[in-house]
Amino acid sequence: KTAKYRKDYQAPAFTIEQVDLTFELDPQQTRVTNTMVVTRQGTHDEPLVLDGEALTLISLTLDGDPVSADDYSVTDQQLTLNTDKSRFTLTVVNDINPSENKALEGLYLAQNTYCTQCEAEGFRRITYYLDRPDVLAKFTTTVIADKQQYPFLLSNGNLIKRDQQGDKHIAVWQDPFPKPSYLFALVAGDFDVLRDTFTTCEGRTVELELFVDKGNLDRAEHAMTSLKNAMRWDEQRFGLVYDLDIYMIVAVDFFNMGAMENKGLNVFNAKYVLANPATATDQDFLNVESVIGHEYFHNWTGNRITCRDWFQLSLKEGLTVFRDQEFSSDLGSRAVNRIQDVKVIRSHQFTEDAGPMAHPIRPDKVLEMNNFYTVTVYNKGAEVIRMIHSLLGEAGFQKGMKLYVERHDGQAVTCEDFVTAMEDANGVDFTQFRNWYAQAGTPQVKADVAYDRAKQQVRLTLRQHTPATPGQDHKDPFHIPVKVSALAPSGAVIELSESLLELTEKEQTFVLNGDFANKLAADEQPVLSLFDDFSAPVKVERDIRQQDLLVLMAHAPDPVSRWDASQQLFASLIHRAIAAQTTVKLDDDTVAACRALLQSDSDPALIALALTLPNAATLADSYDEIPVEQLRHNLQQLKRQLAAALAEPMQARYDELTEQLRSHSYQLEGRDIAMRQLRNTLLLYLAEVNTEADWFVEQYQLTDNMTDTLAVLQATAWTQHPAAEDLLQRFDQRWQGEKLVMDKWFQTQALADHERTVERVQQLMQHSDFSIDNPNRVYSLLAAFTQNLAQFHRADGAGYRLVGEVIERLNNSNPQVASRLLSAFMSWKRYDPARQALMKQQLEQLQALPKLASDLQEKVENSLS
Ligand code: BAL
Ligand code: ZN
Repeated sequence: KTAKYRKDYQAPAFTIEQVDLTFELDPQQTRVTNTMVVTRQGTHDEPLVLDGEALTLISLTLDGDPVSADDYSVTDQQLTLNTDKSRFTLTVVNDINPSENKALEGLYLAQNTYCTQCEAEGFRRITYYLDRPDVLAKFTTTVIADKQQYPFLLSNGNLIKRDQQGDKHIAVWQDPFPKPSYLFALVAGDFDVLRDTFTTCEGRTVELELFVDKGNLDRAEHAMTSLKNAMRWDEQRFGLVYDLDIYMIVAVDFFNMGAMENKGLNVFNAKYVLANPATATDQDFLNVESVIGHEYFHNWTGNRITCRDWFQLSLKEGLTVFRDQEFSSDLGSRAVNRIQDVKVIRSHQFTEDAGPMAHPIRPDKVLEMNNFYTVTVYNKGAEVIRMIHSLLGEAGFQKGMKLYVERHDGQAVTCEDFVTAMEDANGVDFTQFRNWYAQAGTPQVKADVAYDRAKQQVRLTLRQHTPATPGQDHKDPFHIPVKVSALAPSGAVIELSESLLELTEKEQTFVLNGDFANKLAADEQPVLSLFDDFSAPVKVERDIRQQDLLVLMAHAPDPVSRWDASQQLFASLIHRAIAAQTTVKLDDDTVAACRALLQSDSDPALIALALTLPNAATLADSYDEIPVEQLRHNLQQLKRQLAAALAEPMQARYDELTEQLRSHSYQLEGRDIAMRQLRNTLLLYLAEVNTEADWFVEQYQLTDNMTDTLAVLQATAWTQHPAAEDLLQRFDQRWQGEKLVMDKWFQTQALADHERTVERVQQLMQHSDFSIDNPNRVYSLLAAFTQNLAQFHRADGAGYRLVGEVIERLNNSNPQVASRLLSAFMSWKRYDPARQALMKQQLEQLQALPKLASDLQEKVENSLS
């Protein structure tokens, strides 16, 4: 494969108006008959070039006549047809082998279910087609299969016909909305179905159908409720109403991604559908809600308005992530959601920006599109949309959305079109703001605050700098929204003349007026809170006194900034210890602040988040050469010291929460979720200082839900607690065979910082519930392991070898999953020379493979260049 460049985009030479597909499903030899109405675009005499991979061509007919061998040619990537016709009907018949398809792209058969995944370029593995998002066609799909084995035959749109032919049955689906091939879906299998209806605000009734593996209906209710909530929310907040008469969701076990927004027929990884209190944690339930919402919201932002080309992926993904974040925040805790989103950016997106695959949210160069479903395109993309929202306000943003939908419904468009709609609707100029789409990397903003008592003013000087990224040495300044607030050391809020600053220059000084005189004693300085609500995806450098951080942690008006202050406090303790080559030492002021927080009546979830130390990935981001041992040692020490210093109040609060929660049975409800979150965070600390095995076994036995069960398991497994092995065994015995539940068990062990974790992971790959063919298993065991800083980066290289071998195996069967694992090696240059050599060796070994998949090729080449 060779790279493609965004600048080379050309409109399609032909388009397809209508496509009729017939599938005669067979495990080894599925026959696809594809009849397309093709129209030449403009005047040219180019041949028609269709994409197609791993297909066996059977026949080719043009306007009813067989095409002579002289008029077409086929390679392993394309079918080229010479014709001078301007509008014609082309019928392609080809065979595919769904049971051999382990890559899970195109049409595959797994666990007795036929299923498709076409985004980004999987449709070409089904039939020859113009497999690009700017070719929009109306699809009719006929599915033929054995009636007994596959009682449900599903595709996009409305069911228009059902029939029977001997042992087989036939279903014909018609999708009235023109769509690109990546939104095509087909499912055939046997399921239990949860049915419901939704009445739109326009009074139309929509049939809702949720297909799950037999016996799983008791885990489907939450997904259905989430779907109805999402449909209502999109009407109320965005004025967007569903358009078909039916909405189907199918949950499957074998799926590379989280879920897929195919028109009218979403296909979901079962882990984002199935949930009940016994098998799923609170976080699982919230994830189901958010992914169900995400895929539903794509119906407008993605399907009705789609991408012109794949470089524009963030057009739909950044916007739809923003929409799902807002959905979760409107339904649940806005602050908790925001903090979790910030953590993702800091621990994953900043790492991507610092690595060899750094790319803008709208990439310029792509070799394998599957490699660009990244935290940059998705989550930083959502941050960029959020900044537009901050700059325009909710009303202005909605005005922009309305214009965007009016202008572009039914079209395949660009990020540029989105920004232009926002500008035109609001009469603003986002010329400079567009740098967020064009430039990769994390801006660093240095802040200096000076208080002028005489003038009753704060002078805030901000300087921005963005480090070079591969292929982009020079960076222009970004347009950065900076939300600010101020408080007195007492905690009293000081109203400022401005709360949203716009940093557009390289260096800029803002003068802030405020009610300083009435709030500050003569010898006091105001404390400024910067980037409230994480108003921009930047790193902030600021000399701030510890006592000011303590003020912010206790009193900042913005909950995200309160949390952030605690994270800065902990991080600075660790960074200082590493710089001084000593062991971290928890000071009395920090202990007092944590105690006060622990005993406060703040939202328990926010207390839990503030008392959780920054993770290793976030801390590692501050180093050019990541000090693996020191980070691990100091993180562990800080956790132990905090646990020791606060053992009593932690135990007291734990007991109090336990009593409150046990007064009633499990409820998936905000206050209870928050209380469980704090209780289980405290358990992680208590396991550091309380070595009584019996007490932990008792906690485990008393749980009546997976949130609490898993919390005890993790608290013990991650502290090498005397109760750990016993509880791991109990869990295994109880849940063996329940694959999604066992994923938690695999993950817990993969993340344990234990000197034998590598060997344990190796051994777990032999467990009856593990299968290298199932992406969820690989993610929960191997991908989780790569997040285990000390053990993946074990000095002898055993962690690297283990994952390297798995990548090599997956290169042949499922390159997409292999490529995700490979990301852990891409930052090799940021480790010490010994580790660098070991990581590089794995990359070179992969590079030398005879048939390296393009997914891996791109990452390996970028890493080694
Ligand atoms: N479009 C791929 C899955 C998702 O982002 O919804
Ligand atoms: Zn999406």
